[in-house]
Amino acid sequence: MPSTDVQIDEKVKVKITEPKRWKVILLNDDATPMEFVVGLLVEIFKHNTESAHHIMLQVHETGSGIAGVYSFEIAEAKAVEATNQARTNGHPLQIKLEEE
Ligand code: TYC
Repeated sequence: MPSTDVQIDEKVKVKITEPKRWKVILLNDDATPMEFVVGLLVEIFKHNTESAHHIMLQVHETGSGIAGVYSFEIAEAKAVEATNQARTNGHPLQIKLEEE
């Protein structure tokens, strides 16, 4: 019987990269109340009142601001939750996701 042993000489190169991070960006509008935006930043994005107020004012004054940076799934879930709360309360708040 001939030998059937086979020797495999191969190198497997595994490249591990960090998962991408996504910015949740709040956009300014004229109608969403300031205190409502502060509330979202505290409840959903886990800021304290001071940093929530700071971010809200940055959005109000410059047109946009970063609520937080997360993995895509978390960023999307927080953006959907914040948008739902805004719509439920009749506010036009717009939120976008941007790769970091
Ligand atoms: N510009 C709004 C106002 O004057 C406040 C506001 C802040 C709205 C941040 C949206 O993402 C926003 N009531």
